[in-house]
Amino acid sequence: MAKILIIYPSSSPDIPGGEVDWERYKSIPNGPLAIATFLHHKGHDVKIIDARPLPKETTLKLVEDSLSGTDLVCVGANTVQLKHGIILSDHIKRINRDVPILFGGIHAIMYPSQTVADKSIDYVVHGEAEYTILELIEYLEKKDKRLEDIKGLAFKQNGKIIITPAAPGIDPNELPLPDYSLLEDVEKYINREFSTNLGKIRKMRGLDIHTSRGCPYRCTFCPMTMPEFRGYRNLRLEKVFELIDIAVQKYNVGHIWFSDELFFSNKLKVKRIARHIIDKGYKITWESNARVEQFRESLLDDETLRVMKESGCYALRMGMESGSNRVLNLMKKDSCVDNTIHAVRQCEKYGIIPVGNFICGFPTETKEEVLDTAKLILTLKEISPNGLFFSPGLLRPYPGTEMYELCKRYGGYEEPQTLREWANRKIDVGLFANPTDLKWVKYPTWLRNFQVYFYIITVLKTHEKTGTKLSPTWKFFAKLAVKRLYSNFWGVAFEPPLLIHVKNFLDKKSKIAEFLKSTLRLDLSQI
Ligand code: B12
Ligand code: SF4
Repeated sequence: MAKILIIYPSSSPDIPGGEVDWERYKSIPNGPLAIATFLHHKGHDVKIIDARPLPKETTLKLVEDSLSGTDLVCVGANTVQLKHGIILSDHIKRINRDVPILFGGIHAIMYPSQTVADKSIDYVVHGEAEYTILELIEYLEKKDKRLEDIKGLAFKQNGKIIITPAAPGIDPNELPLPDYSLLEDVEKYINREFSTNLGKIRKMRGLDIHTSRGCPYRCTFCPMTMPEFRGYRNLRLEKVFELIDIAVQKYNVGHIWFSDELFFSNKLKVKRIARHIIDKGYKITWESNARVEQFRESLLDDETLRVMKESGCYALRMGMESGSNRVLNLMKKDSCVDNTIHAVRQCEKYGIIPVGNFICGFPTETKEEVLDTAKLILTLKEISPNGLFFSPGLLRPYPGTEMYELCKRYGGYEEPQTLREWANRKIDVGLFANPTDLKWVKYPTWLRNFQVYFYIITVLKTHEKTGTKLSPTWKFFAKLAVKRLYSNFWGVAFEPPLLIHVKNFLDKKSKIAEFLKSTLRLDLSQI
């Protein structure tokens, strides 16, 4: 029996108290939990440290305390988690150079060679990790096989980097169901919130269930288009039912988030899951991801939506992305603006909250196309006042995607050459981060101003719908912004820099700032 430590780093290691927005976006660490469950099932002693909700110092101490007798440390890494992953790996190697460290997850899959070249990393799994890690543990325990024969592995040997052939995609039905009890304190993941467009917050006891692996679509900005994830594999329905039963009966949850990248793969799956919830008499709500073009006869037709609603379908999260068909085609989204409008209408008809994400800042995207997205969002808000439509976030070009290559071409973007360069690259620019970081955008100041204007407008619209009061200062700025949007007039754009200055001033905790805050009543926290 080997002792395995699995670490899931934070995406904001510079914040002392844990990951930004953790309280709002709590989630089960599905990847690490899948691996932990599998290894535990094979008789190994596993411990997961999920660093996302933990203060910085607590993680370091926990890692230190857990290290004694550990045979292998596994670190999970999305690109945004690399920085913390490296800090923790360096820390481990300082304590004990001999503990082997393995990296897995999306970034390691995209860059196995660069990742394993790092001085603190010994192994990389470049694919789904369960069987590869198991074989590596057997190798470390008995040394009765050759590392070269373990599929899906990268390692260093005599100063050379060896990458073995990819392991085949795993059928999730071969694996044990995720054992939530392997998480330190599952309750801390369960108490959650859902906030709607109208500013209402619903508290809920929720749990994530993953019912498939992979995605067959081809969106050019998405790492799921890599060959490692192409084959779509559903978990058998009996197993999905078992997971739902565990969530409701054992953990007493009132809400399930089906966190698959592609939940709706066929009508039968959806209807049978909905039927199971209804027949069992579970009084729960649920949400999942959906694609706007799935609201069609062969998949999310009226009958299916009706049963979904009856079973508690509460919200559907959709990547609506853009109000321009040309941009949707550029990202090979395989959907169009009419699909988006239809999807939102259907959600409204069945009392399901549509949640829409949008992106701006694509290479070649024009100002007019960005405005088309803004106008689409306002139209959707009219169709579905309860819907949650996020202001367009800036494109984050993730490596390994077609869009990343396009951004490089249009922006002369220099690709990091080492894992540490990646870790320090501001890849995950926030919603209102500075568009001048996006070298391929030819009008960054305009885009920045647009984001501020649009934010003010969306707050105005929300208040109009709820009938709640908005300060006269806000109304003044927002009405001006609406005028600008519809007349496409952006001259003398004094409001965004002014509001940014005001925000910076209000953020300083002085008496005058406090006084102004209460008089102006401007919530600029999102700017
Ligand atoms: C659900 C989900 C979320 C949830 C929950 C995430 C979580 N609990 O970890 C929420 C909404 C919170 C979320 C947040 C974010 N996410 Co997310 N998310 C997903 C999604 C759709 C599914 C992940 C999942 O649960 N899969 C189920 C498990 C079983 O499969 P798996 O992750 O593929 O795991 C296998 C292998 O990848 C590998 N592996 C995975 N983890 C580990 C860990 C170790 C130690 C090892 C050895 C191996 C390993 O082995 C696993 C088993 O075979 C993925 C898409 C995807 N499939 O990865 C995006 C994805 C991972 N997210 C992504 C992004 C960008 C984010 C955010 C940065 C978004 C944002 N801007 O805020 C944040 C960052 C959060 C963080 N701290 O990392 C990107 C990552 C891109 C990149 N290059 O890093 C992805 C790929 C989406 C995409 N299509 O672009 N996400
Ligand atoms: S964005 Fe969604 S639908 Fe498109 S490839 Fe990625 S996971 Fe699949």
